[in-house]
Amino acid sequence: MTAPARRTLLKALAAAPALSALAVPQAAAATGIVKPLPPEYFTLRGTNAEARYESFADTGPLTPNARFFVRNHTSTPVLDATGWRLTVWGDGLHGGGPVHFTHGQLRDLPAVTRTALIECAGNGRSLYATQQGETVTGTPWTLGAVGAARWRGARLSDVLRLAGIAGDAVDVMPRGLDDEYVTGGVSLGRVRRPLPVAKALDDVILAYEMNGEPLPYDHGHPVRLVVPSWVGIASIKWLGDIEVSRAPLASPWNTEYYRMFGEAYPPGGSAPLTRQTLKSAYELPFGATLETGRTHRLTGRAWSALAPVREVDVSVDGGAHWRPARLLDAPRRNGWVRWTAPWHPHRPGPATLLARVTDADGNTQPERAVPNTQGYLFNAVVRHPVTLV
Ligand SMILES: Nc1nc2c(c(=O)[nH]1)N[C@H]1C(S)=C(S)[C@@H](COP(=O)(O)O)O[C@H]1N2
Ligand SMILES: [Mo]
Repeated sequence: MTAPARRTLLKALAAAPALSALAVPQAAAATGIVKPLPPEYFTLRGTNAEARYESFADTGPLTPNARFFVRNHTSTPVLDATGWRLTVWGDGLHGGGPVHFTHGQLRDLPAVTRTALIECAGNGRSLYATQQGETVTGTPWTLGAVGAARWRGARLSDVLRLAGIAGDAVDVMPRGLDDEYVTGGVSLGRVRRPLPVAKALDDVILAYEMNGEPLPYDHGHPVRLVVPSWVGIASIKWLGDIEVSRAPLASPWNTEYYRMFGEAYPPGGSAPLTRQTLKSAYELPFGATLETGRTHRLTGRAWSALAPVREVDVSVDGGAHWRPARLLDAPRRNGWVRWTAPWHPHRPGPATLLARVTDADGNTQPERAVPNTQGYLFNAVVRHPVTLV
């Protein structure tokens, strides 16, 4: 390389940091997500933003709204509460005709506040490949497609009863106001997924607040469903209408997607997914470097959609020895528990950290998750590589 050419290249390299700083807001705009997505808190994945799981270390039991992952099939619609209406319709209403609710009418119903995790069915999906060598389709989330919030809103059961739900209704189908989802050149229509009446009348809320703030645009403003303990897709955002039916309902989100397909499952796939599973993971980047000769306070969190957390065990030698971690939160249904374990490593080199949660019903994480083609419900013990120096 000639001296002037080299100087030009060096100049270009010197200019690079400024260019990459500019590139951040542009990349965020391309996602269709409204809120800022600083790279220290988010990894962009197409129309979605994954929270950096390790960054949860400086958050409490609730995930701040600005730090909550976003999973959008298309893009965030910016809707106004004023003109918003919820339409409840279908042959499962005794009155027959559609019933409308304004935002004000919803707010006039008794309000309930509930803490619940929202976790995408595909959270941990990329670990099927990195840990188990399996090829699966879908957004390659690591562990940050999950968050916990305190949701406030009306009970879905109150709304369905006011609308006149019939005693023999079996399914309801909430549908979002975001754009139709087009994949492979075919529109699947607007995002919607049937919910059995038994769950709909149990603990589901029509949320208009998240962590004490009006529901943010990206999380479903003005109103979203929150379906505690179920896979994230059940919690329909930007809710526009709910069909109530005396016959079972179907949509691509309970037939093609959000079922388990693969060798371990029947040819038509499993039943539609309902509950999420259980997980535990260190709040530490993969491949983190840690110093030997001093005590580290390892931290993480653990959760189970099946029952409250009972115990978390950790291993710092790839699973040869295990010891209990100390739980920092009181285990509750639909919440996660922060945990900590001290570690004083001596020998430099690679190490594998493991954590394994067991819940009050005795569910625990296996060494290997049973694979399914779309990589849902990863539940295996996460193998967390670190380097000791
Ligand atoms: N209308 C609508 N609702 C939706 C979605 C969507 O794209 N459109 N994504 C679903 C999926 S797959 C998940 S995991 C959760 C994510 O909620 P969040 O973006 O508030 O974290 O919303 C669900 N509700
Ligand atoms: Mo999801």
